[in-house]
Amino acid sequence: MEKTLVILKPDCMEKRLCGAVMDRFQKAGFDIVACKMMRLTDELLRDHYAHIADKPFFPALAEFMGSRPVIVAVLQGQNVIARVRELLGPTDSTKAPKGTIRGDYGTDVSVNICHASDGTDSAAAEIKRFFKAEEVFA
Ligand code: IDP
Ligand code: MG
Repeated sequence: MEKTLVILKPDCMEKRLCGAVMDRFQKAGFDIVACKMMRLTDELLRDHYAHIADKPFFPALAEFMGSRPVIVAVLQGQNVIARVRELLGPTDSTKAPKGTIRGDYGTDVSVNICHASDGTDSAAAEIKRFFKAEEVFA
């Protein structure tokens, strides 16, 4: 069964939308197999966002992502990686259609409610980055 990593970002926490966002994942048929709350350190964020660490917006993104504790979870189900990305909508919340999580709740291209892994390799690497094997109840 496929697994993906999601992060309920600081704007999701601040707006008290964790239940609403998780509800969409669960109503789509996906199971929560790992979950915890943590504050993302600069070191963790440099790793997690290595693919964009050289972009001019990275310092502001890292400050936002570390601004308050977040909820990190692993979801499991058929085709969960692609399906969760579809449920989120595109990165830029202002371009995300209504009915998607980012379209309904996100603010802009940076403040966009939720992270989700974008492929099989990144999902495996991200799950390992945030959870010990015994913390994943798959
Ligand atoms: P994704 O979250 O849709 O996979 P990525 O390109 O992997 O998008 O970027 C990771 C995160 O970096 C985004 O979710 C968003 O918070 C932030 N980000 C991406 N592009 C921009 C940008 O052009 N300006 C500001 N922040 C951005
Ligand atoms: Mg990404």
